[in-house]
Amino acid sequence: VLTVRETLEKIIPERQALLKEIKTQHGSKTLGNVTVDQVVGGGRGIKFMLWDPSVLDAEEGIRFWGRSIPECQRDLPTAVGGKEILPEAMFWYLLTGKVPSAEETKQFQEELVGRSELPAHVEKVLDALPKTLHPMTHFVIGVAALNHDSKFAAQYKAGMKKSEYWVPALEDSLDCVAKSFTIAARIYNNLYRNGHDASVPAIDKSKDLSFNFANQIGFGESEGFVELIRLYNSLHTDHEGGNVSAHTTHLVGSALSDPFLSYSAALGGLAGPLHGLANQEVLRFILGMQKELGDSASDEQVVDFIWKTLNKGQVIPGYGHAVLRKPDPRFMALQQFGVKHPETANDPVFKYVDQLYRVAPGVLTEHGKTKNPYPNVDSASGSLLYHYGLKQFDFYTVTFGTSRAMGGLAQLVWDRALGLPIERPKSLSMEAILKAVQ
Ligand code: NMX
Ligand code: MLT
Repeated sequence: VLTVRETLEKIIPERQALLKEIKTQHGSKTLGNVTVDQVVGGGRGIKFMLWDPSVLDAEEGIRFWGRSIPECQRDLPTAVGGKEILPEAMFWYLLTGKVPSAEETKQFQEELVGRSELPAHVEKVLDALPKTLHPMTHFVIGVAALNHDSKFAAQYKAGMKKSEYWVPALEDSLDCVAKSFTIAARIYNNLYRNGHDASVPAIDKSKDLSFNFANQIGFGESEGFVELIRLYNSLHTDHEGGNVSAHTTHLVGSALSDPFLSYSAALGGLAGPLHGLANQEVLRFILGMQKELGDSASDEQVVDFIWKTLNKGQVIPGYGHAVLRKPDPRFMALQQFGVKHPETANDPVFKYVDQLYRVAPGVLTEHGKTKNPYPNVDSASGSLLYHYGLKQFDFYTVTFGTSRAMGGLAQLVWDRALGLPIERPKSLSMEAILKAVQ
């Protein structure tokens, strides 16, 4: 069985040749014009970046190396005895574009879990942070501190050749993904339990990253929770390159900052309420509604509650998207998970997710502002975590962060393998825009 590095060694020359052909045959062709609205409107729709592991279609949603979510659920290996995609299998797939065999998945899982212990200085840094600091800030700091042992930074300093960059970039990326799960567990224990004391089990090297994360935070015996964490971590990995966290990984990495610094910067973006923090905001919204309306409000009451929120000038978290114009297939996959498990299907908070899905698109359409009145991934994820007992919703974006590392860093390895340059697009002042259009 080949390792992921050996597999990439075989694939990289083919992809390098393809990029060379694209540049020589098509380099001067145009992919569209840029309007002033796009420049002042967050770059929406500008085709700007090379990103291989996934492509997002506004109507259909995400495809990973050409496969839709149901196709990934059909084709990618699960944990032994599990039914959900194993994140390790998804990570291999994102890195290589090839579906791993059961043996490759087992070997890769062992390799990742083998890398998941934290250096002592990172444990000390995390344990010293105030409990009042948001868990995402803990995460940013923990991942940045891993840079201490970066192989990429050390080998760059020692004078490595450009053609070798991808090898230590891969090494650091595997470390970053594996250690992110352990950092996430430590943050949870530090903020909501008694810290990383003797009751926290050691990492079980025979099990997967999701099990170990769940086990270290006290949920290892809940098969439903462990499976949810596997699905959650597989679904949130990648959403093409333009979203804030993926783009940040790519941008910071383009300066040849190592994978830890690149992904730590990305986590800062994921912590914004319009991006990954929306999953905690959804729970806050639903619990507010439950407090005011009880467990089984009528559709009319829910509609009124949504209008009250909109009339205060606030967004409905979990709804809308910069690219999607249909319900997010990641939302659908999580919703199906909730429906097929009897314990979650009857949970009042999960039922509100379902009810909002029925009524919120109509209200948002009537409100007339958002271009996409449908739910995004954040709409359902928190209610499922909440059901299984992970009630501290300011932690939810941390679980998004363990997952997004796999997509952002898969492309970062390719950025170095393909020798992509520093990112440096052009900006314009208002005067320069006026001059350009007159
Ligand atoms: N509720 C109320 N208003 C909304 C919503 C919403 N859910 N979504 C968009 N709008 C408003 C938006 O604020 C803007 O108003 P204004 O013109 O006053 O600035 C207007 O509709 C047009 O926005 P769009 O072009 O539809 O959306 P845009 O591409 O700018 O932003 C989001 C996309 C996702 C940031 C936006 O839909 C939003 O704020 N949603 C709520 C937060 C959320 O769920 N974020 C999670 C995204 C997924 N993720 O995990 O990252
Ligand atoms: C994501 O997963 O990154 C979000 O859906 C936001 C986006 O794609 O812009």
